[in-house]
Amino acid sequence: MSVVTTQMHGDIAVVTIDNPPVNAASQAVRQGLLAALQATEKSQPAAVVLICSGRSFVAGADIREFDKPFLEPMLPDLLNAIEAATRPWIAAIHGTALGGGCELALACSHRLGLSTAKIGLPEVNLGLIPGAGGTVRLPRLIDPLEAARLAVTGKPIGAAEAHKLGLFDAVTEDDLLTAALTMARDAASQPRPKPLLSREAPAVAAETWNTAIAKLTSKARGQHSPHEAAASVRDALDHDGITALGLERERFMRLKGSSQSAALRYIFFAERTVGKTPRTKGITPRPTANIGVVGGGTMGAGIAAAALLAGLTVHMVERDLDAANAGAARVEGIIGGSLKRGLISQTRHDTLLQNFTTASTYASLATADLVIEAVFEDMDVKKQVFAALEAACKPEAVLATNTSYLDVNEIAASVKDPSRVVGLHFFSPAHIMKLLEIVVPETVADDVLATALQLAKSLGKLPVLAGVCDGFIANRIMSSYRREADYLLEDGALPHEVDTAMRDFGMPMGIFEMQDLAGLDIGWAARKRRATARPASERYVDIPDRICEQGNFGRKTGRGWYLYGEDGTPQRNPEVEALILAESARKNITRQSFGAEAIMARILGCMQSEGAAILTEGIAASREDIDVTMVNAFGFPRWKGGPMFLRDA
Ligand code: 3H9
Repeated sequence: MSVVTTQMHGDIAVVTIDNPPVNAASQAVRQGLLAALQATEKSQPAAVVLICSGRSFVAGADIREFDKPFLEPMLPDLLNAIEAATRPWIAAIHGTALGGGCELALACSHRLGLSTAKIGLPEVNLGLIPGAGGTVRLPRLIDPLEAARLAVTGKPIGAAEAHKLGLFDAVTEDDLLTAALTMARDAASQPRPKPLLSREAPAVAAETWNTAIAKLTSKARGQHSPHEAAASVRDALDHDGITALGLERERFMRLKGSSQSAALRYIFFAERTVGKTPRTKGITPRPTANIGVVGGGTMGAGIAAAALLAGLTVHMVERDLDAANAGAARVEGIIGGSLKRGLISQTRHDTLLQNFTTASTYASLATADLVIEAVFEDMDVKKQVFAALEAACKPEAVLATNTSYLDVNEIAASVKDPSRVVGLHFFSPAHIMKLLEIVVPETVADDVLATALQLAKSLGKLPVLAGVCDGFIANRIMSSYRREADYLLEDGALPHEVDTAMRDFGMPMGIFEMQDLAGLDIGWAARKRRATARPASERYVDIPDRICEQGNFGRKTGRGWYLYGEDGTPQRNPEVEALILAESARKNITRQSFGAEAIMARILGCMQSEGAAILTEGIAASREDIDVTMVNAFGFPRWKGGPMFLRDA
């Protein structure tokens, strides 16, 4: 059956796109639309309604076609033809009208949105700009600065806002087709609105424009597409529609061939591939409505809040009443924060807190479907918690550990039924960070794995499956490049040089700033724990230990790798720099000077060789698992795809 069909509803032609899952404007869709346009131009219905089946209006061009030469009919030509149609075309929008879908709606003479619909130009997230008139038609329809906001940030807007801006002519809560047919009949009896392409673009003063664009692009860092999107909207204001369309197309085609777009498209699909395993195909997960969390510290509270915000019931257990109250206060603080920021209503806030209990005994976990422990990182402590859970929980309850380094196989082996144990490694703050490492012990049951994946889905997390090893994927790679950064210090670099090189590369923070922020004491404790197991032959850098021995733990003590003044701005720390020089001298290392490129070559090389080892050992199943982890755990620049993508590129 064709992906585009036309049916008459009285004197209105209804053109329906049916191309699951998201009605992407593939070649078949473009061909079908062109045929429908030609047919309706011939049959001359009173008007045409363009609507989509399934979950969404057209969510964009088909990204899978971008690696091959484009096939006729081209989207821009098709949209020009739709805009030039003699009959009114009404875009009836539900779900998401994104990218090429938004552009298709702009080529129609009228736009009607379901109240839950979203519309936007997210092409920048793929390293692109709109390539079928989005940056040309939109600023001719709505305030050009608002058009620039949509194109530069890539963030879609809801139906109410789209209506307020004039992007939707109307919004309906009723049956979309019925409302669209009514709109089509009205449109048929009214004069046609002037096609957007032939409208004059409004003038925007250079100063107003520059200020607004500087703000919109301030978060783009090394990514080119937001700047290009802004330049394309500016072109559209400075030229007539047809000329601007040509300029937009040129820019789009150039960006489509860029390394940033290739990387962003790779990571788009990688994020949708990870967390899938043949092991769970056809397996029914166990229930996850009723969650237990052991530990009410920062991590436990974040996990509890994430589960509450996802609509789950949460029972938190702490070692005594004071700790339970403190944990509850942390959770309430997070949920209260969501209320303050307008993310949830007062009623929702109150309901969420009604779904939350705290206790100082494990008895409250008797009904829990799945329990996540987030207690101190110590094997003996973890084993005690698991023994208590085994005694308190129902036998089919899944028992999960949030450990970030410890051996999950050993934790699993400590209970009678190790098949119920899995690792759920959240990243802090757990209610915000999307990544969830699902650590797969040797003994885990398939349906327990399926349950972990189901929980990730209900929490809105991005799950990556990792095998058991010290640090799994994320922390193992991070430990390895942190060690390399320490070597760089002894070999000749200074902390601010390493951090600047990392930031210039596109990381949100350098490794030393990051450690100061997290607290140097955490790593120090871990190093002390592992001291006896460390091979004598291993190169060991004592500098971080020396800093900690002086009670300097980073930001929280005002001194660490850097010094922090009243305003919290990091300043170079002369004592640390002197210590670094002294350590190089003590080890007879001749210090050399490193440029940013040489620093990054060592850090990136280290990420890549650790990543390769992780793949060889089967800790990660694919390079996508590693790249998605690095992008989402540590802010590896998305527009570079990830360390393994860069290696292969
Ligand atoms: C563009 O339009 C350029 C034009 O300006 C100019 C052209 C000349 N193509 O995310 P989900 C697949 S650029 C192909 O899990 P959700 C996706 O891979 C495009 N496939 O669902 C997945 O496949 P699978 C501008 C696509 O409900 C499945 O659909 N548009 C596309 O969480 C479900 O996706 C965008 O950038 C696509 N365009 O979210 C929008 N989109 O099941 C990109 C999705 O095999 N898409 N798939 O794993 C999205 O943001 C989200 O997918 C969306 C749905 C919000 C639509």
